[in-house]
Amino acid sequence: MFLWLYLTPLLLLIDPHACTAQECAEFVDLDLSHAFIGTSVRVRLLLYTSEKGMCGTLMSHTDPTAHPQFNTSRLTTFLIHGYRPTGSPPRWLPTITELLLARTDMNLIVVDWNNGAATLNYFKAVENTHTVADNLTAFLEKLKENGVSMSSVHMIGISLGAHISGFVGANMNGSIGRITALDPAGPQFTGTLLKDRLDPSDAQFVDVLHTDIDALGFREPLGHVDFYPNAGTDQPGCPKSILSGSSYFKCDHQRSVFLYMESIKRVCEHKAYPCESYRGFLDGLCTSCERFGDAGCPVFGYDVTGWKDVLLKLNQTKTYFTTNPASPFCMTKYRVEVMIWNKAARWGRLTVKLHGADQEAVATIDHAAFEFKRFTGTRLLAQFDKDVKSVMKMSLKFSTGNVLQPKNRLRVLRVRLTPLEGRERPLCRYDVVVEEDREVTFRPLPCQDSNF
Ligand SMILES: [Ca+2]
Ligand SMILES: [Ca+2]
Repeated sequence: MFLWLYLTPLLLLIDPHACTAQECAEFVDLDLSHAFIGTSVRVRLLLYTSEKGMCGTLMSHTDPTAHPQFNTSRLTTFLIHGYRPTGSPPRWLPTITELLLARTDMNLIVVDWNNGAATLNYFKAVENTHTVADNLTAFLEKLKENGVSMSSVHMIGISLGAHISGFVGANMNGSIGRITALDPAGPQFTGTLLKDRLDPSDAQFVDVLHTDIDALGFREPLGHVDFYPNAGTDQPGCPKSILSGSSYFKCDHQRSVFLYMESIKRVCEHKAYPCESYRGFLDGLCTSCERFGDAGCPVFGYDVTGWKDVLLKLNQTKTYFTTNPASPFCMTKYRVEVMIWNKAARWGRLTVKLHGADQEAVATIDHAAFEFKRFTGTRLLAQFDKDVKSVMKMSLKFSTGNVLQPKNRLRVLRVRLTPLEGRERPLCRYDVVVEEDREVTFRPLPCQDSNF
């Protein structure tokens, strides 16, 4: 959202002049009346390159060489949108176009099938995906004839666009370099055969992001690597009530595009952890990245190609990470180990704060109550909303949620914070008493190498 707000004035400045001078082609703008009547498929290919910037060129489907700015030796990226029930152009389209162009010298082809996607009848839009895929397959054959290597083709498909990419990929016998699927559509695709949906054999490398598996997205893994931020179900910051209007339906689904745009812009890094379940990830059971060697766990997004070789060897990898409710979405992870010397075990939730010179980061580990036992290290995963570079103070709060019982206290023998991703040294504090529901703040020390 912030990108869009930020870029809008810029685009308004550039576009009117460019359009009159160069006749820029634009994404078809339809409205609800079109969606109500229904639209028949028409595929338009809008070419964007560094030469013409944000001014799109309507491409010939049969002669890509008709456009001198189309360079066959460059990477060719296709951006394929999904269902458009209101017929409006996707609001994120100018931003992602600009970000991709700024990122790599490429031929960027925005596949505009708004005529075909704009209909109130979702089943009709699903049917149309096959027509779009056949059209794009014919176009790729033309590109091939003109010397474009299929390895240099990257398709980014959103929702239904992900399955369109899969169909095209299968038609090209899996020779396309990469398919990125952003919350691939679930309805009408769940439970279908591999040929009827995206699967890892559709391209040399298939990376998938799931953000709404309980509604519009696809629940099961579909690629070589599948990312499930926040379990892939509901995204933080998205409305929980239908009273919020249409964003209630699309916010989780659309978050996939916003997360991906942040990765193109390299705002920050989401390390993603392979795990059996999201609960296991939150419990801190999956912080090991050894299987990926020195590179560590894969970073979600545009740059995950750096892990391509190892991910292909691992076959299919399902990974998790957690995000903030708004940009920057990345969280900073620490392993927290708490050892107590109370005689009896204690159960409760922990909130950890890190204070820097002018910043405070909070990690609330409240998805479950944890058991703290005498002389036993209880390991937790603390995910902070910000990355505090130099920690000056640290706070702990312990709560049991039990209002009727007398207050508990944790007699902490040692608390140790180990950053999972940075290279900073672990931080410790020895011998501190944490009263229930009362935040205690102290200065952490570099950890001593000892048995406790
Ligand atoms: Ca397939
Ligand atoms: Ca959801």
